[in-house]
Amino acid sequence: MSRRRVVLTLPVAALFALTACSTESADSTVDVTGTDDACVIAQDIVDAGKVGFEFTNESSKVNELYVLKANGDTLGEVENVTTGTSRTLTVDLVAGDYLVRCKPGQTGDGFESPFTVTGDGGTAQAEPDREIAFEAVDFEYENLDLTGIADGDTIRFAMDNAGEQAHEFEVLDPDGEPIGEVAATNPGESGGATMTFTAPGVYTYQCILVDPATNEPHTELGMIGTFDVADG
Ligand SMILES: [Cu+2]
Repeated sequence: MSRRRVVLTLPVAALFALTACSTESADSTVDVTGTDDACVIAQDIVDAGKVGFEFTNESSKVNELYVLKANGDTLGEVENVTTGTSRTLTVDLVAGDYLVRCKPGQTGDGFESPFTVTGDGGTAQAEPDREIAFEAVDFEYENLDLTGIADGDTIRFAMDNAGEQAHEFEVLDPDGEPIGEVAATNPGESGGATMTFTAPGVYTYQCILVDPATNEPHTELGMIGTFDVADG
């Protein structure tokens, strides 16, 4: 409904580009609907490969969708999906157990539904060469050692939230494009994400969640920094 209205306002060229992009990049699609109290996936068995999650926000708040491994590691997300609109999140999945999570209001635990991927398709995420474990507190990352990362490395980041607010760990490449993130993790909980570095240069890590007391993003309160990725 409102999706159609939004699409019709786009120039024709943009419309074609969007259509081509969303149909060519996914091997299959599955609908996910976010409401004020649920995250509903239309099928609980999905074929392995590049899966386009067509997310429609039917909740009364701005929503976001995450695709997670069953262990909670983040594989992909879309944010800032306004009420009545749809966005597609494409994630390459091999056989295994996964979750979709919607977060109406973009805060708190959100709502989950499990699903299973079957078949031989998909490209398995590279096995991590090593793990970097650290803690998030209000408002910094502690024991975070980002030295010695080289182009071509695959690293699993494991974050324990020892603070009193939710925190995330997003990594941006030298062009400022996100390459992955440990999704927002509640106090006392742990999160993870595996990222592969495919170019040398200066990368940024950050938490852009907002502190309710000051209305400042955590980046402004200290949760941002850079690190070097060496030639591989
Ligand atoms: Cu934070």
